[in-house]
Amino acid sequence: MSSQTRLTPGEAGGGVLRRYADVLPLTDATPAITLGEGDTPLVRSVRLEKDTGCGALYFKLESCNPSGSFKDRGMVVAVAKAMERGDKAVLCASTGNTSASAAAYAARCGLQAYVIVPHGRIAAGKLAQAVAHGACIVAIEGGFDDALRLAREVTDRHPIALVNSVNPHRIEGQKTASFEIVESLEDAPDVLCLPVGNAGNITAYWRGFVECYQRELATHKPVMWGFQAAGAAPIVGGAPVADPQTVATAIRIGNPASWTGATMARDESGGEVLAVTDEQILDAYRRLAQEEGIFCEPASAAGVAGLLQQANGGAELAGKTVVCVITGSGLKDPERAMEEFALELEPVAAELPAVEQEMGLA
Ligand code: AN7
Repeated sequence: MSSQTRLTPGEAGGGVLRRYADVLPLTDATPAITLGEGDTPLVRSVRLEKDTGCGALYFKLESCNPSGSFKDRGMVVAVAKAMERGDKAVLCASTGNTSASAAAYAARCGLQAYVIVPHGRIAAGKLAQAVAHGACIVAIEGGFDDALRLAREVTDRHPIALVNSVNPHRIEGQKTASFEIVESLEDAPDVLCLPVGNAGNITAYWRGFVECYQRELATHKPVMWGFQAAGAAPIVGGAPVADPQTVATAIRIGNPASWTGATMARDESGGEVLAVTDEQILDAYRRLAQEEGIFCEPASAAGVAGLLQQANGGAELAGKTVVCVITGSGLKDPERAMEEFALELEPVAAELPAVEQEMGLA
């Protein structure tokens, strides 16, 4: 790989539009907005690498994006293009992270954000973000799939930009994560693992890796392993799921918009889209927190749960470089953490003996 063909990294914190201008659909009229998205850490595993038998295992910490999830990479492009067209408002359906991201960029850019969310099914932190950024929030008595249908209907009737991943600019922005991974590893990984909900992200990563290969930034393309929650696994089952269920609320989606993108990524890469149970997801969630120091939300743990499942099932991982995408922060869903780690605090006296006893040091 020649060094001339590699992208020149932009200034730190310069954002996705600046850093990846030459691979994004930008014009002179596209405003160069940013909240400092992208440029996220790729950290090597300290424990799970050995347990899975991978040659090298890395975590791409998309939780480090400004709104705490990978959505910011695509949202910055979608919002910039909406502004370029003169739109004054954006709308998305969301299981939480898309709404948090849309609300943040809209606030920054002086646009009105509208979000349609499934009532009672979005994590507290995500709702707090949308509220804090001043979005107009519509909670519906239905799931994400209903919310997305309604978002399409509203944007057909009103001059509001739809910023779900059915908006092609979202996919373009999200593909930049593949470029970063290739830059960090100086080639593509052998395997990429990630959770699949509406399937925009697996579509975007695959496009990014294909483009890296075409630009000769990478000598090969990775095998794509996508993982759905067992109770919300339409792509695995080959049919929409009417009432999807999973503890990983971010991926509680029964009829993914980018279904075809996901199956293309799977088939062209020689990969798989498989299911993991809630139990496996929560086990990976705990292990990431306690053995790797990575606090992610349950949906993000699905990719790691899937890798563990593949390793236990005898997948050949020796010598392979594997990247798991940590799509969102654990801080998004504090209630899940409290439940999972069974925290019940009993206050003790504010005196040394009581503190030492509580610490098991007495
Ligand atoms: C943490 O916010 O669909 O397969 O509305 O929040 O691209 O949908 C979120 C999805 C994985 C799945 N991890 O990505 C939304 C939404 C986290 C997520 C996914 C989501 P896609």
